[in-house]
Amino acid sequence: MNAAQMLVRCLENEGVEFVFGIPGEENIHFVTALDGSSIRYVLVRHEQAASFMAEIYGRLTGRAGVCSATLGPGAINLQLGVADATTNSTPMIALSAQVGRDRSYKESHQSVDLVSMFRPITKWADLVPTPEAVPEMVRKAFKVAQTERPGAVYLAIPEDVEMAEIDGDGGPLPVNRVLPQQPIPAQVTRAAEALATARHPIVLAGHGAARVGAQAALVRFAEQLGLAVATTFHAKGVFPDDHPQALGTVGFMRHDYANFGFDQADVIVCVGYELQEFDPARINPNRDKTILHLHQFPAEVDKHYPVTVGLHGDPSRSLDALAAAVPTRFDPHQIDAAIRGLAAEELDRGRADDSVPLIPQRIVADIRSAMDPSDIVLVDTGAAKMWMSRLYPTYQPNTCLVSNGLATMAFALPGALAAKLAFPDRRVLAVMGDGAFLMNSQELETAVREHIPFVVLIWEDGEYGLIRWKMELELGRHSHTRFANPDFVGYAESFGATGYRIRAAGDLLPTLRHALDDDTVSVITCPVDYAENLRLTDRLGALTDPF
Ligand SMILES: Cc1ncc(C[n+]2csc(CCOP(=O)(O)OP(=O)(O)O)c2C)c(N)n1
Repeated sequence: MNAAQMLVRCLENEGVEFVFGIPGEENIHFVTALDGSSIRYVLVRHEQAASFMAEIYGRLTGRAGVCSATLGPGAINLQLGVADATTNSTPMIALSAQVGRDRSYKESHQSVDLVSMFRPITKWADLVPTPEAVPEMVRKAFKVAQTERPGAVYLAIPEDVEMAEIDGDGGPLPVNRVLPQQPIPAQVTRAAEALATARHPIVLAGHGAARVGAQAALVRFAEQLGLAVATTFHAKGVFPDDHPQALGTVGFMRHDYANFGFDQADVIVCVGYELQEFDPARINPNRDKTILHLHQFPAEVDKHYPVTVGLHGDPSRSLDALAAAVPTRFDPHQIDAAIRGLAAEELDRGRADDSVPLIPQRIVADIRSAMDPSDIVLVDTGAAKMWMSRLYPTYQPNTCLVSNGLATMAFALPGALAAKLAFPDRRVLAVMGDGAFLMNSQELETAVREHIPFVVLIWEDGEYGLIRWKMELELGRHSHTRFANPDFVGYAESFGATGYRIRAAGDLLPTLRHALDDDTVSVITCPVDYAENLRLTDRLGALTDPF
């Protein structure tokens, strides 16, 4: 057996179902060794897309997704998804070839120091030095990637190592998983004391809570103590938005409705919140809140996030332990109901608005009507992310995915393909701006060829809309943001996908429903009226005492 064959056996041993990638001259042994294995190789059209596919598979399943590329340029193309996975605390393994040891010490064709390039954007990056190292290094890669706090791991396999025969009788190592931990009782007691004397506590649920499935514990905790719960963008759905104590999301660039709940609070119970998700100054501008930090690991230091007590362990166990130690039930705050009313009102107004181009609130409302609670929407980075994150009611964790660590553009289309592979029974929608769509639209070919149905909804404005919004807000004018688009319907059809153009507001919902039920790849382009962007920030800016 050679190292490439051993690598495939080790990936099978880890339960890997898919490898996303493009082969190169230096990893042909690995790619051909996948033939006859239980792993499906998904051939893509850009390594960046392969990295996003691996990331989203990892985010949805908790098991590291795997992408693969050749050395040099192929490996470098993987870097955006790798960095995205690490900053989004998502398990992922990136594999690439590397030049052989017979030329790695000198200037040679396509040779760059890949391990050094990957080190700052991974939890672990290394070169496989011998064929015999494969079982230990693969086991370690998965263990490091999947253990809290998850992230990406990179392994480089030199071309001569890949084809070398293995000495000895080593095989894949048994998989062991790190078990959830109970918080320390003394921490629970201190946190309970801080909470019991609070006047108006509030809960913030972050990505770390969604990742470990803390939804049921959050609902128990909130109901027992009578607390309102807001989530970060990344954690949307971990507290169901149709629950009467749900406050919606925080993380928008301006003081949004849920922020008023934090203004009133004296204690914030942060569950799985990671500071990369948004600046804690948004919820603790005056640095006067008491912060209880419930997570698997200690919090990052930030002057706006002064942790009074940290409960380190599995967030569900910490929530249950804390609820058991606090006998108090807090009275509902009337401001919380008002906050919920404002978001619902905005969405209702959108639902009834028939103007063309469509206002963002109308598009959000129609997406919600078209999607079942467990269907998955991936929202790309741009103005659409702001609208969807603020307003899209989400009922289950990991059913509305944004990138909020690196906040990269162009992950949603390849990500939708991976989401459909991970959950074939759910319907999948990628929501994207026209800028982001053209950054990875080549993967329509992959999806059509591999028969992976999903829908892309383009919010078309002929512009990098979020950047225009920011320029207008901060500079009072904009420049260098407009571009021209191809005919997206004809473009989609040239790939063998189905294309739709929305011409009237009333067309969007039936078109979405039809496309989501169709067993094919569909692209819907919908004109959007981003004049609403400034209207929103002006309205929120004026909202100083809405209650
Ligand atoms: C890869 C990448 N490049 C640039 C940016 C900066 N950026 C964030 S949003 C945005 C504009 C997005 O435009 P579009 O996809 O058309 O969506 P819109 O804002 O118009 O809805 C840009 C350029 C980024 N986040 N990621």
